[in-house]
Amino acid sequence: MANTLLLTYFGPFPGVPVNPTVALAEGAVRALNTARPDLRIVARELPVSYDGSSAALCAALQEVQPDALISLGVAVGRDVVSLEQVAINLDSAGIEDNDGDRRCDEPIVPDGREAYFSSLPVRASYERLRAAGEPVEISYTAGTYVCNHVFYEGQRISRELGLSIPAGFVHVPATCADGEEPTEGTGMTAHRDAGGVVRDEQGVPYLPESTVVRIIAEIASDTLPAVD
Ligand code: PCA
Repeated sequence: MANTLLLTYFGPFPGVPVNPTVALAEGAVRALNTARPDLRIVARELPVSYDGSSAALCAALQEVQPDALISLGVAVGRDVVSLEQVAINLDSAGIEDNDGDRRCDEPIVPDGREAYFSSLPVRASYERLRAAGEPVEISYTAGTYVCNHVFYEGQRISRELGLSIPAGFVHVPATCADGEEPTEGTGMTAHRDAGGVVRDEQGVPYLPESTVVRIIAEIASDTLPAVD
């Protein structure tokens, strides 16, 4: 039976009117369907909501019963794709989630584990992609907003459901369509809590969409290697 990858992404949230992870997930599904026909890819949007994302992720994991979970989120202001290493048990951000929930120093799970490490092959993927000249890094903070929350919950809920699967998070920079210059005034705002990098100069760095799609597909392939 085909191995199944659950790929999650997010829609808009304050400061990000169009979330690039929607198009990136779609592109990664297409790329993987071609490159890895042995895999079944299920892409699901999660709400940018602390409580809502936990519920939606739990429902998706129960329904899909995946063999791996990769979650995508945008970190405006970063200039490379980040393989996140660690999720912490903390919700704390200056911006509200899409349900109007603003949290300050709240544990995701009271008395829960303080942190989880990614169980994706972070180091191996990073080394391989770097050697191929791809714009990637290992990141040691996924912020303290909904992305970190989903990363933490993916680890916790998959264990709770008895799914012993590789699970982790990839933060992407802002993207632009191939061959196009990023247009100014796209309304993208970097939030430090959301893993963003706030820069002094105007504008945020962008990567071409096709580059990021390729990297996501490679990480997925490293996570669920083909068996012959
Ligand atoms: N980025 C936010 C939440 C949704 C998204 O795409 C974050 O980094 O927390």
